[in-house]
Amino acid sequence: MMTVAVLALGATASMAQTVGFSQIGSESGWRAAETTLTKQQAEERGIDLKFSDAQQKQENQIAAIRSFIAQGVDAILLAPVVATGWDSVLQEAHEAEIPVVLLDRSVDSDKALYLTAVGSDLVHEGAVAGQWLVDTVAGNDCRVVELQGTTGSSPAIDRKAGFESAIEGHDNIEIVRSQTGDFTRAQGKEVMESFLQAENGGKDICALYAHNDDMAVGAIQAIKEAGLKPGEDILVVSIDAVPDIFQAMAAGEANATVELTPNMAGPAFDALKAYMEDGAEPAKFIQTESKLYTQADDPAGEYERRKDLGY
Ligand code: GYE
Repeated sequence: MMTVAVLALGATASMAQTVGFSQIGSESGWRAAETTLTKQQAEERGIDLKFSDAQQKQENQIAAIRSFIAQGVDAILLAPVVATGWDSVLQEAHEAEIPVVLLDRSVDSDKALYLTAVGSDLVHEGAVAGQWLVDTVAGNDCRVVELQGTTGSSPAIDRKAGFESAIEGHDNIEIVRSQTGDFTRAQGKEVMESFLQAENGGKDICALYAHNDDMAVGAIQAIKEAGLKPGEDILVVSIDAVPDIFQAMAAGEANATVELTPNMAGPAFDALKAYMEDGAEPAKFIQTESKLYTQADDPAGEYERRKDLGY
């Protein structure tokens, strides 16, 4: 047994052995699954993963990256909480010749400062959600409330822009309220309560667009407590495709979601391996898929299927 283990390690000697991962936190079910899968993927590849949870704070992420650099890690994975403010620390990693791979969110820094970024087309996701609403309301008037993700994060900025582009020119659809729920279930519920209050107890709301499923799940609870039927009185469309939203869809309480894979680390480690072992420069953006699911797509089955996917 010992010999086998040593041989297996020897076979990947030039691959990154120690990788630092600066994770945002655990704001959503999707994020928790990404953490689980990153740890799993590292273990399967014999990588020593140094995990740091920033509890939503960019300053904690910057401190973690500096500590990874000081420890001399072979590579760094970074899920950046917000899009701005990374130039200096990325420059420091660059000077230390430690490749950085961005996971699931983007930064506005010079692309030369990181090796590659693994993630979805966040604008497209918003557009898919918006197009679903355009098709579903089919020309009828629809007043929309929007729960935004974390202020200043690329998914909040891009998912808003994508949705707006899809409803542009459809004068029957109007976003009447839009506020951040910070990607959490608790704030999704709280902000939805204020939307309901401000909109005639919810009777003036036709649809909710939430930048992630967790906020939608919180909002669904608020809608029920207000005596309305989510999924019928108020349409619900969101993004991520976590198990709980499929449960809500199966119960008729949510209408549509756009899938985001929580396995960003698999493609990230593949790119790092090719780069470190063969000098292969990866593309600057490794794009994951964005698939729309509705109540017609066997939500109960999708719920079951997702139990084995790290959630
Ligand atoms: O959709 C949300 C999470 O950064 C794209 O972050 C990701 C988002 C994801 O907390 O649930």
